[in-house]
Amino acid sequence: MKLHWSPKSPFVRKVMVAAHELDCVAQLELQRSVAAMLKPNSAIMVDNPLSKIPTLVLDDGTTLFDSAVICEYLDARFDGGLFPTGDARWPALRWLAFGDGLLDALILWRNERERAQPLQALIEAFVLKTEASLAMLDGEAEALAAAPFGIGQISIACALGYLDYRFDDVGWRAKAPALAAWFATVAARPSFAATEPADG
Ligand SMILES: N[C@@H](CCC(=O)N[C@@H](CS)C(=O)NCC(=O)O)C(=O)O
Repeated sequence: MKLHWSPKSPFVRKVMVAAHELDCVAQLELQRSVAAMLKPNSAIMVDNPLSKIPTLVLDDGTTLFDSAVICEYLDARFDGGLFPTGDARWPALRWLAFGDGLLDALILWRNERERAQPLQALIEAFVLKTEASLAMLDGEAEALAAAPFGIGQISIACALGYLDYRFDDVGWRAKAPALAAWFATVAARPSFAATEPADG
């Protein structure tokens, strides 16, 4: 299987963390692919017209995106259990959506603040949403720790890892100390240690 991959992308990181947890990294051929909102990449677009990573290409040519779908595919194929069934499924899917939504906002925020003249109202909206998300997640730290480790925790932790990587100035740990304590336990997992974001 070929994965359009980058060491910087938090959405790719979700897939790689899942692959480590499922012990199937060796099955993935990583293709370094540069995805940028302002520069659609024709090499990615052959497999995903949205020009986004991660995109997975199966050996029979079938393409899969986005990161949630790829994670669920790997989980099903490698018999994982990262996507719980029964009552535990809904909080897990909610955390999955929450982490992904926070990442979407952070990526748009980063794009906006790098423009020559950022729209201040938009920046303020991203700050507000990020702070509200951190406050809510801080109140859920105990539940994140108590629930079986899976896709929900992976998504939230990848969003927090992206804050560390690109938004050092936010100082999120001081705003969400219980969440920070939980994150430290997740960051210590081999799957997270092996997928630290890197430039280059
Ligand atoms: N919902 C998608 C989001 C993926 C995404 O936004 N990836 C970024 C890189 S971190 C990207 O490909 N951006 C290029 C673009 O938006 O054109 C997922 O979960 O995979």
